Parts: sequence; structure tokens; C-alpha cells
Amino acid sequence: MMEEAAKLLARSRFAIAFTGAGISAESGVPTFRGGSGLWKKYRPEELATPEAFRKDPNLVWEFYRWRMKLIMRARPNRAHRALAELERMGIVKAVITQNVDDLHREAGSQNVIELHGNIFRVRCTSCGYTEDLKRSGRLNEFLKEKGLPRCPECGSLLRPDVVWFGEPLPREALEEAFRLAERADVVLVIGTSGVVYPAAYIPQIVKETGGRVIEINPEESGITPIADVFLRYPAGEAMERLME
Ligand code: BJW
Ligand code: ZN
Repeated sequence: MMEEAAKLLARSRFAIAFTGAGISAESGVPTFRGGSGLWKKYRPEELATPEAFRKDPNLVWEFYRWRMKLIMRARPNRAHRALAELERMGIVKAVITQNVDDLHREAGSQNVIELHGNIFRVRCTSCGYTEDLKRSGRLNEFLKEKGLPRCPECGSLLRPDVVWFGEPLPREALEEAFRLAERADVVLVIGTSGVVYPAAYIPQIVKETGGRVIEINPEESGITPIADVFLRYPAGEAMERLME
């Protein structure tokens, strides 16, 4: 199985990666679904919605500040690093991620497409103001502040610049991801339950346009039925063995 996957990758002309929360699990970032995916008494899916934010912005901001602190301390793991290495080798052309944690870029991947935004960016709920808190150097200050964050331009509520259920994905990122999927002859799907759309179309498009699907996940997922090779391992171990 491992040899077959390695062969597919080595012989590919245009391989891409499609990643989800599972690739960051070994960095200590909790996944959304399954055993450990609980925060207080809420399921993350109940908090990642515009309705939850309208009803109780304090609760939603408390959740996101907690996640920002956790993710801030997280470091890329050997799976993130292996993907960056595969890009440097010219094998993987792009990483399409559903993650908001920035760990692919920190690991050295250059061509990263973020489908669900980035947790270190905030944006205004009424005007066009956005801020990248890592770049502006205000992340620590922001996390210390109590109460609801306000827009410095217009005073309205700020929100995390991530995509919640029922919201459209960033158009350019989604179009680029679909273009890449149509071109790809191999997609390496790592650590996603494959149930959230339209992101989950990415491996399906690769498959339908004649490409191969390699999946890495310790559990079966929504992608497993279309996987040509299913490597049932945690991401770090599978990527390390694949690189040998
Ligand atoms: C390991 C591991 C280890 C563990 N190694 N692996 C078509 C059909 C059905 C429904 C829909 C559809 N189209 C749209 C919908 C509705 C909805 C949807 O998909 N619902 C389904 C759930 C039923 N989609 C939307 O609402 C999307 N928007 C949309 O469609 O808009 C339409 C529109 C157009 C025009 C105007 C208006 C609207 C938006 C979806 C946004 C998702 N947002 C979130 C939160 C992001 C912010 C944040 O981080 O807080 O994105 S939800 C959450 O799920 C997050 C993730 O990116 C996403 C996917 O989760 P992921 O990454 O797969 O994680 P898990 O936890 O599910 O799985 C982890 C996996 O790792 C597991 O398989 C483990 O086994 C594995 N694992 N350890 C490797 N060590
Ligand atoms: Zn504003």
C-alpha cells in the first residue's frame, strides 16, 4: 500500500494535497468531529455559525480566543513538513487546506490555498476593515483584551475571518482549488472527514477527471469510497514512511 502510494506520487505530473483538521491533530490542535472534538458543552459546529455569533458573540469570541491561543503555541508536525518537502522536490504543486491554523505556511509550503479562512485574521462585520494580527504584531494584545473586539475604523463588531456554515467560501480560493483539482493527476487527501462541502468536492473532481486519490486517515471518511489507496495511519507516521 505504502509502496503503491509512493509510486503514484513519484510518477505524477501534477500532484496536489487536500488537508483537514487531522493533519494538525499531532500538533495538538483538536479536530472538529469525533472523540476529542468538544469545547465546554458545545460541539464546534454549533459555534462556527453566523446564527451563534448573532445570538451570543461573547460565547463565540471566547471559543475563538481559546482556539487562537492553542494554535499560537502549536508547531507544524512531520506531516506538514513532509508536504513542504514534496513541494520543494517539485512533486506537490499546491496544498489546498480547510484548516485555519497557518501551519502549512509555517512548515514552509509556499502555494497554500485556504478554503475556510485564517484564524489569525479578523474582519469588521460592517465595513471592509480586515487585520492580520500576526503581521500587525497585535496578536498578544488582542488576546489579552476582555470583551468584544471593535473595528478601529467604524466601531462595529469584529469577527474572525473564517468561513462559517451557510457562508460562501472565498471565491478566488475556491475557483483556484477547483482549477487545480481538474489539472491534478494525484491528490493526497490527509486528515479530513470529507463531509463539509464544497471543500469535499476537491478529491471528487480529481477522481472524475481521471486522477488518483491517495487517502491518509486512521479512520474511514467520506472520501474513503473513492480512494485508490487508503493508508490507515496517523498523518505523521504515514508521511514519514511515504518519504522513505
Ligand atoms: C487524523 C488524525 C491524524 C484524526 N492523522 N488524520 C452539499 C451537500 C451537503 C451539504 C452542503 C452542501 N453544500 C453546502 C452544504 C452545507 C454546509 C455543509 O457542508 N454541511 C455538511 C456538514 C452537511 N456547507 C457550508 O455551509 C459551506 N458554505 C456553503 O456551502 O455556502 C453556500 C453559499 C453560497 C452562496 C451564498 C451563501 C452560501 C461552509 C462550510 C464552512 C465550514 N467551516 C468550518 C469552520 C471553520 C472555522 C473554524 O476553524 O472555526 O470549517 S466547520 C469545520 O469543518 C471546519 C473544517 O475546515 C471543516 C472540515 O472538517 P475537517 O477538517 O474534515 O475535520 P474533522 O474534525 O471533521 O475530521 C478530522 C479527520 O481527521 C477525521 O476523519 C479523523 O479520523 C482524522 N484524524 N487524527 C490523520 N493524527
Ligand atoms: Zn468597520
